[in-house]
Amino acid sequence: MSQSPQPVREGSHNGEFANYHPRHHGPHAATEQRPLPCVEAGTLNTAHGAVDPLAPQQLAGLRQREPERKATGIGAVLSSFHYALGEAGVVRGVLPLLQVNQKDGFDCPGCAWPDPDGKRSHFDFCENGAKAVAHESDRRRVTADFFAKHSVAELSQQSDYWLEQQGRLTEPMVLRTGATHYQPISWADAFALIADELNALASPNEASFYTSGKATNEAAFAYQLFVRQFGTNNLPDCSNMCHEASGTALNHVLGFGKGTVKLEDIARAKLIFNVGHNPGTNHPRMLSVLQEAKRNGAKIVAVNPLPETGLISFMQPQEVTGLLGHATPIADLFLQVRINGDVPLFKGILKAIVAADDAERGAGIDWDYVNANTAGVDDLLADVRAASWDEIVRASGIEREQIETAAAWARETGEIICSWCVGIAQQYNGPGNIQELLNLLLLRGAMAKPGAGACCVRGHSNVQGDRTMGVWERPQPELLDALQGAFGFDPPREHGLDSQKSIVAMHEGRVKVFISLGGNFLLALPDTAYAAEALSRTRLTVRIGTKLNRSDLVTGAQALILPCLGRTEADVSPATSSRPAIEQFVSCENSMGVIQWSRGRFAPASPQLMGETAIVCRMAAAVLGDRATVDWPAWAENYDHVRDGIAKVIPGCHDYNARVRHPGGFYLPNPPRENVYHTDTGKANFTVNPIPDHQLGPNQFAMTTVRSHDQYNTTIYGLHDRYRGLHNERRVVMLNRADLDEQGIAPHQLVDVTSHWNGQTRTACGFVAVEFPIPKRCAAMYYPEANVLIPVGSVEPLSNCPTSKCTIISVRPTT
Ligand SMILES: Nc1nc2c(c(=O)[nH]1)N[C@H]1C(S)=C(S)[C@@H](COP(=O)(O)OP(=O)(O)OC[C@H]3O[C@@H](n4cnc5c(=O)[nH]c(N)nc54)[C@H](O)[C@@H]3O)O[C@H]1N2
Ligand SMILES: Nc1nc2c(c(=O)[nH]1)N[C@H]1C(S)=C(S)[C@@H](COP(=O)(O)OP(=O)(O)OC[C@H]3O[C@@H](n4cnc5c(=O)[nH]c(N)nc54)[C@H](O)[C@@H]3O)O[C@H]1N2
Ligand SMILES: [Mo]
Repeated sequence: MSQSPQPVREGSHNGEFANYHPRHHGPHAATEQRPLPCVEAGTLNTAHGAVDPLAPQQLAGLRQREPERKATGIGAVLSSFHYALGEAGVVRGVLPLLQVNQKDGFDCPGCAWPDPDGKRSHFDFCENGAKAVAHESDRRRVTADFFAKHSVAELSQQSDYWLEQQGRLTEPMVLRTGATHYQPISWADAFALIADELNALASPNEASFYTSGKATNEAAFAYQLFVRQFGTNNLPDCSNMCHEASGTALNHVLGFGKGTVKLEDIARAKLIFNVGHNPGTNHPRMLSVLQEAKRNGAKIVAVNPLPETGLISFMQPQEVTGLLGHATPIADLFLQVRINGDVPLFKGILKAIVAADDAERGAGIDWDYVNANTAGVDDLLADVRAASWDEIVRASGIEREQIETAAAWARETGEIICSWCVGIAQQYNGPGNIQELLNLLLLRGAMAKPGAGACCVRGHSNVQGDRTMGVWERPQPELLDALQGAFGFDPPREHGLDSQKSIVAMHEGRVKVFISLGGNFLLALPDTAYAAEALSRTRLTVRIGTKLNRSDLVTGAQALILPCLGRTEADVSPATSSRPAIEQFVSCENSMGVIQWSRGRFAPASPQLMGETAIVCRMAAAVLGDRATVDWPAWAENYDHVRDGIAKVIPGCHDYNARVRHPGGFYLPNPPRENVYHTDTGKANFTVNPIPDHQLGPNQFAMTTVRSHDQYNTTIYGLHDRYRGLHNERRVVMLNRADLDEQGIAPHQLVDVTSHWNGQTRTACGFVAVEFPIPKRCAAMYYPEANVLIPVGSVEPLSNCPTSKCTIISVRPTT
């Protein structure tokens, strides 16, 4: 770590897919299974015994094969059915699949990719959506007996995979101060405990209320209203660790924090950039529309340090040819950037466009659009003219010729879409990355017209809706005014804590009660050991969830598990003497701003489960008591009341109850689509984004974290990453062959990985080094296993998003 920093400057490694030959030749031998001597996070002594904040460090035994070259097709169909049948049993497995994303069914709990507006096929789901549904339809149950049998300390010795495999949570459980085991508690007593703890705090700001992006609009709206009536804006959410940088960039440039395209735009675009995402694994249904775009003549450029399978070619499982195995090549050009090489790459594309325009006005820039609708073009032009090609090529890792090819394609059309996900958002210049893509769109006038625009691919199935509903620690004054007007209370105006600031506040003793609406806060956050310590210092942690996870084992002095219904399950308010039973439904917003209802049909996993919205409303009633200005018990019984509240407060949601019942739902307003920009200048803003300074010492690598094909965030479905050819092991570090040789590390050798930040080091022991076709001086590891290496303070300054996609590491053989 002490050596002087030097820039990354190894030779280029890119190539079009036609020329792409990975260096793997046949499968490598399997590694052995063994427990590991070193425990990086250390055992944590808590009020409930010594717990292990990380999955136990066991190696399962890696088997490495050729990466698969085609995404989806027959393998995926079989794999999802295999999972559905294995996990849920025939009836519960297959029947729910037939209802996914149907207009009268439930919203897929997988990703936020939209459904087609028109006719839907009964098979409009993907392998990973099917796994998410099957995971929820699990027939196994975690009962009070289970908790009586296993202490918290004992459970913490099990892997994350094992914990979620125990099945659905069935009744509320409490972990009392000093107790070693969770015990059953009634719903009423659980809410009373929360009320006592929250109302005993010196200030409402001593509590923090997390939301994971699966929460529905009704649950999210009720939650933020409750939290603000309680008196704080401490509303951290998973977006803080996910797309926060995208919102920051989009708000600054377009005055609107979301993407601007519809599904039909992608089908008719002429040029699509897929930057920093892995659609084959994380939003597989996007592949169908990319295939359609290709058939309509679009060119596709993939920008990624990894040759992700879905970016190469694709077989449509819903078509006969797909089942038989004819693949559509997806990418026309694969730009294998260095990790965080995206700003220099796009600056190069802009530079080539501007040079063409300088030679012949109009040959590069859409001056009609730029003059009428944008601000700041002169600064952008000066910046890209001054940029040096040498630096662009060195910092991006891409040859000038390839950059010029992409620029030439961009000059041929204004029907351009840039799509991205967290590969470029979770960077220490995340907003800059996204702004550079937006510069390209604006310069080419690729905005406010069909077949063009920004496609910000969201993650969790309702993460965008949660923000629309007001879950944000930095609320706009307009939202607070509307809440005040509609509900007659004084909402707090001071900004609250996001996820990263909440964990620091818990560590420092400033936050004493932590409540999570879904998710797995401990493992989703960076710096797992620090996060575990922080959580264990609180007085009370509460998690509303469907399955057991590690956040239930590393808790405050007291902890509650509140089990909720899944999206596939019927949520019925039983009949009372004054009214019949009410069959409830909820609603969600997808990546493209469509709000739709979602109604589960299946019998709940346990009669004691409650819908998330009802849990939130009952908690609010118990905590707020006489202070409530809302009839919370009535809201809990009938979500129409919640929707009436949404209609009063949230822009674009008037007549919510009526419009959400319309088949196919409705689109929220999207001003940039209408060429309207609510920015400081009233126009779309160009930005100048410096090339990030890559300072790697000798023997250091830029490490990114990725999801495997067999996980949903912290939920591990299995140990296989089929498309990347890595089987039966997640504790791996992927490195280029030349780098392995230089470090004297053999493929499949056991290594310890150390991260370096601000003079601090963190070490994770016992990972398997694998040879992978990744650029030199770059490395990839799986999230969440690698989170122990990511420093809690390593965040992008504007959005405060953790830099999960770029951590400086070194690797040495395990001794
Ligand atoms: N099956 C499944 N679906 C999911 C999820 C899941 O876990 N499983 N998670 C959901 C969630 S919450 C989200 S946010 C999305 C995440 O969707 P993705 O963004 O696709 O998720 P990651 O696996 O983190 O992949 C990041 C991608 O960016 C690339 N990358 C890394 N660093 C860089 C870089 O510096 N530059 C560029 N250009 N690329 C880079 C990686 O190689 C990888 O392909 O998926 C959602 N959908
Ligand atoms: N290093 C690194 N860290 C990352 C990332 C990364 O790429 N790299 N990605 C970040 C991103 S993009 C995100 S979005 C976060 C994800 O962070 P979270 O959203 O907090 O985590 P998840 O793993 O999605 O949460 C899984 C848990 O949700 C619960 N659950 C499932 N379904 C339901 C439901 O219907 N209701 C309720 N109440 N609970 C349910 C289950 O108990 C399950 O264990 O992680 C972030 N952390
Ligand atoms: Mo995410």
